[in-house]
Amino acid sequence: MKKAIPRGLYAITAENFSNGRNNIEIVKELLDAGVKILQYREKKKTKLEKLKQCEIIRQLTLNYNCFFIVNDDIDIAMSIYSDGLHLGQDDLPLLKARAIVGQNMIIGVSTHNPKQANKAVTNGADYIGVGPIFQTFTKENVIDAVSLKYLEYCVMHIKIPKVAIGGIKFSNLPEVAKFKPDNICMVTEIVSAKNIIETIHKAKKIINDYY
Ligand code: TZP
Ligand code: MG
Repeated sequence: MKKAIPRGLYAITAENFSNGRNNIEIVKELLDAGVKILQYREKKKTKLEKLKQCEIIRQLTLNYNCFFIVNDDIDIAMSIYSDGLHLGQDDLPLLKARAIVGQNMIIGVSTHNPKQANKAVTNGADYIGVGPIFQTFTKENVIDAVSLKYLEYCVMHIKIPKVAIGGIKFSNLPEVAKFKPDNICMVTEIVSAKNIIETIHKAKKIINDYY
């Protein structure tokens, strides 16, 4: 059985932006702060390094009842029994991934325009990423910002859960939250924070005010 995807703040790892702390240290703080959905995203490590971190994070997320999604690596996702897999537009196509992982794993797909969003729905995605809403420097080779207009389109027309992402900071969080996407992701704003627990509490409070 597929688990329901928790709503609210969606956390993503980014060790290069974590001010010298490693992903495990960051994840422990995220979990202590009550994060209920977490994606492991790491572009600069070997497969083995990623697998080792994911094994530890899988155990931690089970202990804290946190939903765990692996970015890109279907083999790592399967071998650690993550709850989900996240795919970009240039990754393994959704239908191919579904044939490999079976029906119980959640699959999320990054989308940047209505055509991609509708295709993800047709092909059975469990949620879509909607972004980058604003300009971001966290992701390499990222496309231009899609703006709040695309988020508005998705909220109105796309019936599966939507994760707003890209350039979201405390300064623009209310503008995003007012569209009530199922989830909101701030990457650097959270992992680079000195006090992650306080930062998460502050973000959750703002998001919850709009839900
Ligand atoms: N996908 C679209 S934008 C992005 C990803 C992984 C990075 C968002 O990072 P930030 O720091 O919240 O702008
Ligand atoms: Mg990818």
